Amino acid sequence: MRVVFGGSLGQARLEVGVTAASSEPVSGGYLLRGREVRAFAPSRGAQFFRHGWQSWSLAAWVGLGEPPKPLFPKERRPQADDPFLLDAAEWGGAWWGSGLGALRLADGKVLLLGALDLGARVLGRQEVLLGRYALGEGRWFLAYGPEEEVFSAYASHLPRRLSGKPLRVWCSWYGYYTRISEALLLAALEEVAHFPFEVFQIDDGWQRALGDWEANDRFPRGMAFLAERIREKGLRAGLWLAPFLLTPDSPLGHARPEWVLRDGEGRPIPAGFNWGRPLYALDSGNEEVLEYAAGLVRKVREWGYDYIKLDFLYAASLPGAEGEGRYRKAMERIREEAGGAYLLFCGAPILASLGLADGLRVGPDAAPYWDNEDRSLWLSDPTGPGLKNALRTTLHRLWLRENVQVDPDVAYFRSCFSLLTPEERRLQEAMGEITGFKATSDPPSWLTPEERERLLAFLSQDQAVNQLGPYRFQVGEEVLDYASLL
Ligand code: 9PG
Repeated sequence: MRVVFGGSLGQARLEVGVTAASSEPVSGGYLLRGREVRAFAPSRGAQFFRHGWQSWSLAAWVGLGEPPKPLFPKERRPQADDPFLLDAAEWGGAWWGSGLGALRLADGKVLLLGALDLGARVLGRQEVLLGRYALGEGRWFLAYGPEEEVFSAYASHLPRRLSGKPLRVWCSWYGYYTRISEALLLAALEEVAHFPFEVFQIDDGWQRALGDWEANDRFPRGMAFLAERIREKGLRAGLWLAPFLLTPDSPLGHARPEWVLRDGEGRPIPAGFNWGRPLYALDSGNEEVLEYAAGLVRKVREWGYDYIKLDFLYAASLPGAEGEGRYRKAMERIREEAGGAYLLFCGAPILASLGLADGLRVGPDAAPYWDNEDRSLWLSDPTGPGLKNALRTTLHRLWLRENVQVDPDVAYFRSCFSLLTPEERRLQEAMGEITGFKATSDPPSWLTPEERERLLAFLSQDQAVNQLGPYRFQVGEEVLDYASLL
């Protein structure tokens, strides 16, 4: 069958051949149904919009002339993508994305095919977009037009949860890494409290082990004590959790071997590699695991935390898009348990998190350097920590602002412990203005007087933001052009 775009009021008319079980017009495009659908472009596209599966995966326009490159060896697979996509890339040689895909056609306009249900992947070739649901029938949205319009039309058909203005967050991770302690955080809190932050968020490093979510010996008075000190300063207390993740040495995996997600032969399914160790996932289809995860959220709320950063969430969806229904059920349970607490989802399957997360990390980690070329050049991996990767993927997910608070990760104000130039810092700071999500990990005592002024201005004034093009923004008096980094 064929669907027709435009043709009225002098608009360009475009006919697109479609194979699907059915198609009907909806606002901004067409609704298609089917397990597998195809949209045939009338001209060859040179670029494909590749949408990564989870927060850290690459979202960007890629050249269809350059095939995707395999990343790491299998046993060191990064967790940054849908494992199926990585394998498919190796043998198929074609670009795939998660949930949606788009072609930029010869006229510069965009043909977008996006899933409206969970568990979908979209393959791009020069003249066709092919969408396929991993497990069964589903709905699709097809649109053609200027880039910003088609993405916005797609977003309008996806779940939303927008809960007021984003919070201003101090997060321990990009200053202290895992080397946090009660004494160190109390000292940081004293400094942070002089600035207009709303949340003091304790990141990775407080727990005994993955799966053992009690304070370790560096927190002698426990986590409820710290939450109380944070609240006394008029701040909301935030805490990091990775509820579905284990390492091989996690006591929980030994106590509850049946909770570990395993393949047909009983081997734990690889869930990535971090902290120098392989990662395992908890089986989110197991009712006891869900009770454990909900219990964790209940416990930290009782300790006094009402901003919870839930990390490595893709683990609840493994082995990939197939697990998104299971993931969604698990996160609905957690959402219910969390009540009014703010939930920041990180390392999370993007589309399957909409409507449940208050905030969603939409890119890799913003490390205090521009790019790790060892990783990006030699290993062809665009997902490692660094501002370049973080900004690239965040820029390609800004259209999700209509559905969820998008977290571009922290901005840097410090010149110590950093390789960032002032211009690079400015690009990330402005991304905080563009998204409204303002966070940093800089302890104020690391800052020069000028840097402290800049942090104060960032937190206390919201600059007017005007989008001038897909990658050009006016932020306050300044025009920022992100195109050069793409
Ligand atoms: C704590 C950190 C911080 C950070 C999160 C997450 O191996 N990886 O691909 C990988 C990516 C991100 C990452 C860790 C590992 O960082 O994004 O903000 O909370 O965990 O450990």
